[in-house]
Amino acid sequence: MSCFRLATATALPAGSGSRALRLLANRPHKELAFTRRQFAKAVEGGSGSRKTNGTFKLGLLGAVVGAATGSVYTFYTRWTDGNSHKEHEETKPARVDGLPSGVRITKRYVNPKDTSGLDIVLFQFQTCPFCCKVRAFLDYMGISYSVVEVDAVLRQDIRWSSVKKVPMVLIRQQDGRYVQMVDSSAIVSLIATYLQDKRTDIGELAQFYPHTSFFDDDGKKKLDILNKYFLMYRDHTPKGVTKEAEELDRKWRTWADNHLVHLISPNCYQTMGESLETFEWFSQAGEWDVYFPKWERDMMVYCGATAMWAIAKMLKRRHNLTDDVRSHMYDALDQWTAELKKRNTKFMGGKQPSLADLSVFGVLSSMEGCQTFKDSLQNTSIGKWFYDVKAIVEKNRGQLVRERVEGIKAVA
Ligand SMILES: N[C@@H](CCC(=O)N[C@@H](CS)C(=O)NCC(=O)O)C(=O)O
Repeated sequence: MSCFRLATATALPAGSGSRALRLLANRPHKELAFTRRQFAKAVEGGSGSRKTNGTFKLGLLGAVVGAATGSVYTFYTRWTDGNSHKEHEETKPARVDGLPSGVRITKRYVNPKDTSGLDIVLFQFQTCPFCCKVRAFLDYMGISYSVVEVDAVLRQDIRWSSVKKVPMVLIRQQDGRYVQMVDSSAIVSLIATYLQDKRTDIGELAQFYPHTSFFDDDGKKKLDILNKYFLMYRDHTPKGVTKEAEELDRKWRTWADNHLVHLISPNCYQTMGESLETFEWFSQAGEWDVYFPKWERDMMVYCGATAMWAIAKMLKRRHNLTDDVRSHMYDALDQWTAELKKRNTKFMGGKQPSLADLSVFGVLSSMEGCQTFKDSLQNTSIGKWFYDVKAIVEKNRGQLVRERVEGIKAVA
């Protein structure tokens, strides 16, 4: 197997992988130190004041009983629960023999000029921001691909998968099997890496983007692809790629995922009326009336709009947004356009869109038919850049071929 290195062989960016890894490495020591300090403080406090009174004894007894119970519990769970407490566990992308039976390809984008040699099936919700991001990238690159439009409520088309999120892609390997890749940013990085250097089979390349488990700041176990914003280079950095350009690209791709995207739901589902309007637009953009029976379309619109209206309130709190959610969106868009202005370039990538441009564009295009987007066009200067990117993406995109194939087998 070839050996790959991260593009720009420096530390992972603060706030993403490296921070997670550092936390991982430090946590046990920190926790131990913390409990030791607490215990020492209790003992010192007691002897220092020389007040070996009842309260102190009771506290000490409590600490000892608590520590003993904790140790027994930890020992018990480790003993009964095998590996589940392992940190830094890696799960590599799965492979499947063919397109799972019952999966319905709903449309294809076919570009006769596509030289990538890739055979990609994208499982998506048409207006999911992460899916829009992947499509913006594939379209810009002029890559042909098939689409499986997944019912957002019932999700029958991804029932076969252990990961229940979209976007998800199946990409055909040299041996005819398919590698399953999830996470929009990792999908983009994987394919961008492959397009730079096609010597390695895409299935093998995908193994360099494993999910890694770690504990976040709140001690919650998380899984993420820690190098998802990194392109992997085999033996040399391609000509014209600078470290600064790569860092800039990663910074704004991360911003699109960690900031911009979180402003969409609180805005687009702000009231029940706006939520219904948004879902009607999803139905139109995703052609739900074409791909699903009427009862299923209506269920997706009404259940979806109600659920998202309720969830949006929770998301607003989680991301510390004020009631004036629009202003947060405008601020973010102003931040993006101010950076473009500062750099005095048409796109963040210079004369051509970079992965960051495509990510931000993709995320924003998910709400193109929503009131939030219309308001944003009126209240910020995002429009010029947005429609410039859109023009190139649409120009490069393959031709739309509609079809509905029931449970097709993988074809050579
Ligand atoms: N980090 C993931 C996020 C994907 C994601 O959250 N997708 C949503 C749709 S917009 C989903 O599938 N949610 C279903 C679920 O969480 O069960 C990515 O970038 O692809």
